[in-house]
Amino acid sequence: MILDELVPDVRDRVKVLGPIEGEALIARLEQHHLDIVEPLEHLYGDGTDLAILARAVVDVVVDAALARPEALRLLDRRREIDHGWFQRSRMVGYVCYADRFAGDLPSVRERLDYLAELGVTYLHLMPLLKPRAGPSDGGYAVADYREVDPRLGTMDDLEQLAGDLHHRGMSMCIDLVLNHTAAEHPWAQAALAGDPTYRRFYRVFPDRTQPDAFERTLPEVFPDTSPGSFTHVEGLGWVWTTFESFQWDLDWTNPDVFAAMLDTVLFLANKGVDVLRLDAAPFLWKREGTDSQNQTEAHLIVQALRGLVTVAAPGLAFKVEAIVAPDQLVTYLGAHEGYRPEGHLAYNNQLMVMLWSSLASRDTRLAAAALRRLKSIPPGTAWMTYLRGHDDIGWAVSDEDAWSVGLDPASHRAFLSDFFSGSHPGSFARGEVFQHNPGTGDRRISGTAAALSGLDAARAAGDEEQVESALRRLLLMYSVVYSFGGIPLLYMGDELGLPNDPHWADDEEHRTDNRWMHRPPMDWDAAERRHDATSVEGRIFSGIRGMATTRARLLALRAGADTTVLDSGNTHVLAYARRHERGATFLGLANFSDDPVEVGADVLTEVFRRRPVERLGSPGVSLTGPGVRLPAWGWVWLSDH
Ligand code: OTU
Repeated sequence: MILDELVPDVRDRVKVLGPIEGEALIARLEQHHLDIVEPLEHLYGDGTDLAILARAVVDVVVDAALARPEALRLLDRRREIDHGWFQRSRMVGYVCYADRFAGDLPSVRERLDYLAELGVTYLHLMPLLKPRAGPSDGGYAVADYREVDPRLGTMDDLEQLAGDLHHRGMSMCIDLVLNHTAAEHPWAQAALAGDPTYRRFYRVFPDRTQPDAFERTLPEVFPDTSPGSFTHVEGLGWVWTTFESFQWDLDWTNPDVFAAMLDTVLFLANKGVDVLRLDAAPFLWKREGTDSQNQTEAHLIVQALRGLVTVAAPGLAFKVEAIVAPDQLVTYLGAHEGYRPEGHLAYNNQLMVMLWSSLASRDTRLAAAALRRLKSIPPGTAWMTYLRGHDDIGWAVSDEDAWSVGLDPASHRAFLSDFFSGSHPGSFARGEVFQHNPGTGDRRISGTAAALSGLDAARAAGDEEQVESALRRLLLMYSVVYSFGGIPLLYMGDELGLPNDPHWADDEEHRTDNRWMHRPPMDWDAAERRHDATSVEGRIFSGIRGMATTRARLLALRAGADTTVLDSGNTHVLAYARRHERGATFLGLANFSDDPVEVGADVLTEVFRRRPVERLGSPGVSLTGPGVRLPAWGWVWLSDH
């Protein structure tokens, strides 16, 4: 087949790597033959000479392999042996903007002790490649993939940070925006200048005929600020812009786009990036008459990239960012009709939504039904579990799941928006609606975890009892995030209960995007109080740190095995169990009610043969009766011994 013919040539070129590494590369090329060729044939088989394309992409791969620094080749070697490196229960992620956390990349290096103290082993730095000047959708409008935002530092700084992290046994994740570039990116500028090669990098239409046809079935991502999916550009025509008008969608039907992005991925891999977050992956392929999301070809693109990247940089992992309907989530981890290596990691958006839903309704039935229906993920992959990120929360509650527990889906979604924007009577949450879409009734929600858990309101009211309740709620939610299975992500500031940023709209460029309310700058004064056990910060920080420490010791929390959601016998309590193949067993219980509850012994005997022990839990948990007594918003982690 196509790649086989290239092998002698490749073998010749990789000789300089020495016989052991050279042959290992050939083995990877052969091993991933199908993973590479099948998707490329499907994507580009019509109209492209596949032999030429194969040679071009394999050349890119070999160039990257030859340029790969020795320290990274060593990591590759380790990870080829220990391919479940990202599945360990010691994995704990921290998500932050370099500038908001520390100022710039060199200063991030000075804050690594802080992260180590929290038990963090994985650092996701929000978009840091050079964005366009002016509004840039938080850095998701990239003007140069090979340069760091000069306000944050240089590529050298990034490499040095990666080196420091590796030295501490930590890994680094950065974003790669695949779906679009900034209008200011040299490719877009060349297209604008009339260069036909780069004109074909984008989806440009001479008039409204096709845009109108597509828009009949296209949802709007930013209906408030950027309605429609096309932007008229003088001298070019109608350019596809799914997100903001300055974010031009790339045309992935063009194999040159594929090759250019492959090169970009490998360039970043060679700078020491361990995990690439593939932004907006569901949008890569458009098809008239559909919503142009989750198309088969979008998956094939990721699969082909993965196959090729593995040949040159086997230590790199893909985290696919697909915030989609629950049924679709697992496909981004390669769970199709058969298994196709795709993302190593993906966000468990369903868990996130269900945690907030349970908190608002004090009822876990919907969560149990929805989480039970999530399909198994392939053994070599892992979820990223999280409570908050830099984006808004969209209420991905499937109609089927809602009806199955007697809820009207539309009214439940409306209830959640009312609750978290604080307009529902008695709500403790202080979020805001993001991008209200009158057409669909969608109202997504912005706000920090603390604000949505009631801490902002309680502090504003000076109500100690309410503060106590909010802290319990926040820790309850994180207790599930840290134990549900996968890599937990801690969003910067949540460890201190940082409130919504009251100044978010002061910045001209942010004024129309209230997601900035939950992207506050780090409050290092608040962080100073983290060792004061009586302070709010001290309580949250030590609670979350404790979860990381305990988690690292629990074999059953290793990713790569499924989580079973059990019937807790109590509508307020989420019960979930995990088992490691060596037999280690775990049960998590989380009470979403403001009253204490008693969980019967049945759920314990369902999971454990002997009486389990408490590994970690909120104050007031009691195991002295036949079952488990949980206080209001109480939680507990139990294990076999
Ligand atoms: C992502 O989000 C980023 O996380 C956002 O911060 C960006 O604005 C956006 O891409 C554009 O680069 O629709 O409302 O299923 O949920 O890609 C945010 C994936 C988004 C989408 C996601 C997107």
